[in-house]
Amino acid sequence: MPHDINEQLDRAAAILKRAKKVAVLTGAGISAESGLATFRGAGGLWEGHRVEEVATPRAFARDPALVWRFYNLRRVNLAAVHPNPGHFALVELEQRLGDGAFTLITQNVDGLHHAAGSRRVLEIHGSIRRVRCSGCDAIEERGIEALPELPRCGKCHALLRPDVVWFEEMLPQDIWLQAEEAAQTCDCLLVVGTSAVVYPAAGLVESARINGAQIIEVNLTPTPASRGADVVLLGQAGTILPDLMRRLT
Ligand code: BV8
Repeated sequence: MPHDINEQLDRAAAILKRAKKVAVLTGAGISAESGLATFRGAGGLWEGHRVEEVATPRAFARDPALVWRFYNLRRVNLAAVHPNPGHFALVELEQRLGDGAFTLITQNVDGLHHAAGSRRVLEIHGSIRRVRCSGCDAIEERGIEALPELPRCGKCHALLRPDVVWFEEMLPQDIWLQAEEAAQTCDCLLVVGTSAVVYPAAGLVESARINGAQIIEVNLTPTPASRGADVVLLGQAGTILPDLMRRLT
C-alpha cells in the first residue's frame, strides 16, 4: 500500500483531536535526533556486546567495571545532548490535553523528556542520572557527573549500580501499574521510536488496542506494533511529531 504521509498525518490528527485521553510510549528512536545511539540495528553494539548482554544483573555480577564503562560513557555523552523537536512536540501535546488526560510512558533512561518540559512522565526502565546501592538499595540523584569506574555507596560501601531496569529484572511496580492503567484507559496510544520488542513495555500496545484505543505509530521502519496500528507514520520523529501538532490547531 502506498504510504501517503500527508494523508496518514491527517488521519492521525483526526484521531488525536477526538481523543479525550492520550498515552504515549517512547523508545530510543525519539532521542536519536538528539545524537543518542539507539540499541538495536546498526551502531547498536557496544564493545562487541549487545545491550541484552551488558544490561543484566549477571553481567554486573561478572564484570561490574565493564557495565559501568557502558553506563559512564552514556552518562558523559548526555552533557552534549539536548531534547529535539520530537520531545518538544510531546510537551505541546501534554499542554493541549491538560492534567489527567495525558501520560508519557518512556523506556528511555536519558531524562530528555523531563529536560524538554514534559511533566507526566513514567520512566519505566529507570534513569541513568540516578544510582542505586546494590547492598542497601539507597537511591541517589547523580546527574551526569563523572563517576569512578567502580563507585561505592557512601553508607554501606557496597557497589553502586545505575538505577535502571536490566533484562531479567522486574520493572518498578508502582510506575509499571500507572503505565498499564494509562495504556488501558486511553483513547489513543501514540507509539514513537521503539522497536517494540522489549517486554513488558511492548505489551502496552496490545493492551491499549484490546481496550479500544486507537494506535498511531511513528518510526523510521515498520515494527511488530505496526500490524495492529490504525496509522503508521514512517519518518523521523523530530519531523513527524511537530507536523502532527501543527495539524491539531
Ligand atoms: C522482565 C534499560 C520479568 C537500561 C533496557 C526470553 C528470555 C528471557 C527474558 C525474556 C524473553 N522474552 C522476553 C523476555 C523479557 C525481556 C525481553 O523483553 N527480552 C526481549 C529482548 C526478548 N524483558 C525483560 O527482561 C524485562 N523484565 O520481563 O521481568 C522477568 C524476570 C526474570 C526473567 C525473565 C523475565 C526488563 C526489560 C528492561 C530492559 N532494559 N535497558 C538501559 O537503557 O541501559 S532495554 C533497552 O531496550 C532500552 O533501554 C529500551 O528501554 C528498550 C527498548 O528499546 P527501544 O527503545 O525500542 O530501542 P531500539 O534501539 O530497539 O529501537 C529504536 C527504534 O527507533 C527503531 O525501531 C528505529 O527504527 C526507531 N528510530 C530510530 N531513529 C528514529 C526512529 N524512529 C523515529 N524517528 C527517528 N529519528
